[in-house]
Amino acid sequence: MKNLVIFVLFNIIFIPNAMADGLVIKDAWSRPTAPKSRTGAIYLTIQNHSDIDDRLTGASTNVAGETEIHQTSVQDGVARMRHITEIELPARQMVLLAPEKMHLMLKQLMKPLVTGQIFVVRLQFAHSSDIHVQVRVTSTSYSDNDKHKNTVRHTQHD
Ligand SMILES: [Cu+2]
Repeated sequence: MKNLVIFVLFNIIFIPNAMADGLVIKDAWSRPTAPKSRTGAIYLTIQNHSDIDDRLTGASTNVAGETEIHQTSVQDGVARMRHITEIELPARQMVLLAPEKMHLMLKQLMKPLVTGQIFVVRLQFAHSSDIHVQVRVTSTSYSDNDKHKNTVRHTQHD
């Protein structure tokens, strides 16, 4: 029985990604921003297919003056976000940057982000070389689209 469990786990972990190596970034998206807003957020999924732990240490785009890594936490029912210096990317694991978890905070936006727009974010890591990823501006996340769920409601800032 123990051998069977190990066999099943081995397949779940290794078979779907057997061909992949290194870091893979998926489903990068941003919400459209209000006309006067100077801030936005990028969400994405990072899969570390290698046997080496890595860390996301920074990001930059040409749509915003500054891009920071932020962690959201809920304290006494109020969501707060704080600037963190890096995100751990353990070997053979997936890390999700998603609403109410972590995000890449765009500060000093040059122009509002509009639905359908695509821009590039450059991600920097402790070990891997930089990765350039296309970010799609959409009012629903990829997973929301997949599951046909309703859009997550978020508070208006203005
Ligand atoms: Cu933030």
